[in-house]
Parts: sequence; C-alpha cells; structure tokens
Amino acid sequence: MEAAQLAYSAAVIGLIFGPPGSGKGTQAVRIQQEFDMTHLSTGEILRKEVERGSEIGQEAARIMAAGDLVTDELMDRIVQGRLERTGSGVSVLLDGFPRTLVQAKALDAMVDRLGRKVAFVVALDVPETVLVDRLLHRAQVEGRADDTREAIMERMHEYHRRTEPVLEHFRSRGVPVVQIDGRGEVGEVFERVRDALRRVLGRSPANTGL
Ligand code: B4P
Repeated sequence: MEAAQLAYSAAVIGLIFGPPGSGKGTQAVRIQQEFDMTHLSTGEILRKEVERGSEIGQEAARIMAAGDLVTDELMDRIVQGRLERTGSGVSVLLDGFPRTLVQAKALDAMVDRLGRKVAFVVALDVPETVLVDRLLHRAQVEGRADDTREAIMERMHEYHRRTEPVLEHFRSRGVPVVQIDGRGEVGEVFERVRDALRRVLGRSPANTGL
C-alpha cells in the first residue's frame, strides 16, 4: 500500500523514541515521507538555535554539549508553539519529545487543548555497543558537540533514567507502542517500522484517529 492509499480521515500525532544513536532522526525522515507527516525534531530545533546564537541557543548549547537534557519548561514552550502553528489537518511526527514524564504530561495537555490525540509511539531498540559505535562514527563525519564519548555515556544514562519511563506512560494511556529492532541497514529497519505502522494505523481507525 502506498502513502496516498492510506485513507486519512483525520490528522494524527505520532512519536518516535529511542536511545541516542538508535536512528530516530534517520527513520523519522522516512516515516515523514511515507505517511505524509510533518517532522518536528527537538534536537534539530535546538541545534539551529545554537547556530543562530539566539537566547534559547545560548541557554541550550552548554547543556547539550554535556549530554544533559534541556529544561522541561523551555522544551514545552518550543513544542507548544510549533504545534499551535501546525494546522489541525496536518499529521505531525515528534522526534525527541517528550523525553521526560513532565514533558509527556505537558504534551497530553497540549493535544487535549488542540482536540488532537497521540496515535502511536515507535520505540527503536538497539544494543548499547552498537549505539556508541554509530555515534563515534558520526563524530568523525559531522563533529557534533555532543558526540564525545563522555557526552554519549551521559545521554545514554539520561535516556534510561528519564526517557524510558515515558513509554510506560503512553502504554498506560492505551496508545499503541510499537517496539522495533533497530539493528541492521537503515532500509531494513525502515521496512520494519513501515510494516508495524501500517498495522497500527490500519488496525483500528477509531482507536488511532485515522
Ligand atoms: P537529538 O537530536 O534527539 O539526538 P539523538 O538522541 O542523538 O538522536 P539523533 O536523531 O540525532 O540520532 P539518530 O539516532 O537518528 O537530541 C540531541 C540533544 O538535544 C539531547 O541530548 C538533549 O540535550 C537535547 N534535547 C532534544 N530534545 C530534548 C527534549 N525533549 N528535552 C530535553 N532536551 C532535549 O542517529 C544517530 C547516528 O546513527 C547517525 O549518524 C545515523 O546516520 C546513524 N544511523 C542511524 N540508523 C542507522 C543504522 N540502521 N545503521 C547504521 N547507522 C545508523
């Protein structure tokens, strides 16, 4: 089934989760194209602010370089503004948000206020040794400030401590959470993601908002 054949009757909000290096950003670009969604990456937004040297960027730069999480208050403001500016007829894929339970609850309130709902969560699973190798490789190619070994270990730690519990939050609210094996070639991983999302989105229109 092609993207155009997925009969959307309402736009959805989807989330993509995974530890640093699991391929969130990489897969999000493909999901965006296949399912006609707007991709909102909080990491990308922050990196652009850092590049521009804006007030937000100056506040975020040091935190990100250390591998820590930017404050919930700042992230909530950024995402709320972006969601409000997105028309209700547009499907949105949130990549990198929410990363804490406080952000998850803020998102619940935002989608309620906008009369929307979270239709799915994609969670990528990749062993830590593979993640570290991928990120150290990216460090050589792109030179991102947070791809040092020390910052990578801190990001992993923050993911397990603060982000993993967010998956349970959405499960307990009845949102379909699809766990995907994120090992292997980018295209292979995407086939798994695509097949799982087709099942979720086709399975129960009433439950998914489609
Ligand atoms: P992100 O930009 O979300 O950074 P990330 O977790 O490393 O994921 P990214 O999408 O870049 O990498 P991917 O796994 O796709 O966040 C950066 C920082 O911003 C955070 O640490 C935090 O400080 C801050 N931040 C962002 N959102 C926040 C929030 N909500 N609250 C607080 N702080 C927030 O890919 C990694 C590498 O692997 C790439 O080089 C890719 O090419 C490669 N790769 C991907 N798939 C592969 C595959 N199948 N095989 C081989 N390589 C692969």
